[in-house]
Amino acid sequence: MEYGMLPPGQRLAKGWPISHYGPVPRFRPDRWTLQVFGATADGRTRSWSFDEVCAMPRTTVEADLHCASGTSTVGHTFFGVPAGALLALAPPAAGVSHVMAWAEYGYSANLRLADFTADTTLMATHHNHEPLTAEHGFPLRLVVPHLFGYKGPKWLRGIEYMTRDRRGFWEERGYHNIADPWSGQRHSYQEDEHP
Ligand SMILES: Nc1nc2c(c(=O)[nH]1)N[C@H]1C(S)=C(S)[C@@H](COP(=O)(O)O)O[C@H]1N2
Ligand SMILES: [Mo]
Repeated sequence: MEYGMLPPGQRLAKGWPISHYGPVPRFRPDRWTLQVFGATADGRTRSWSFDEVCAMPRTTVEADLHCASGTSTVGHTFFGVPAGALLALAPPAAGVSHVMAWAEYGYSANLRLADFTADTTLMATHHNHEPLTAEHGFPLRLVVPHLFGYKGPKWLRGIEYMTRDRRGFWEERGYHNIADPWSGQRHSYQEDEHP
């Protein structure tokens, strides 16, 4: 995956289109939390306010984004908490193999633990040095640049540690469970193909 290349079947979109299912949620700081739950090492749920999330270690990631419908956008600069850093703050139990990333209104995306802890996976608060806009996921958005866009919930609210895989929102609706754009993993029926 060289810089400037698009995955097979992808075309460059104009600007940064907005694409999601359902309405844009309103941010209510007094009620908002980011939770880590499920198979934590000590069995407890952890919860942080948005201010507390902003006090976590943050880094910058340069990313191109690929939507499974065939459009890509390139050259994004995201700033936020590396997803892997969350594991240090809320250690998972020994058998955790996957996570479910949960967003407002029940949107979800399942990820292999290794995809969640990848160097470029970020819980972003900022895009191109500005806070995210509401339409692009303010206040917090998971960015998983090496997978198709549906693996990156906007309006992120929770991470569930799982000891076995379970399909998320689009994965239950015919989209590929892994979603590697460089392998063209768009549809669930392709999961039977062994390249
Ligand atoms: N909460 C939520 N997050 C979501 C979605 C959604 O429907 N709901 N759609 C995903 C899909 S399919 C894509 S391609 C990207 C689009 O992000 P953008 O609107 O910032 O371009 O958001 C992802 N995150
Ligand atoms: Mo998408």
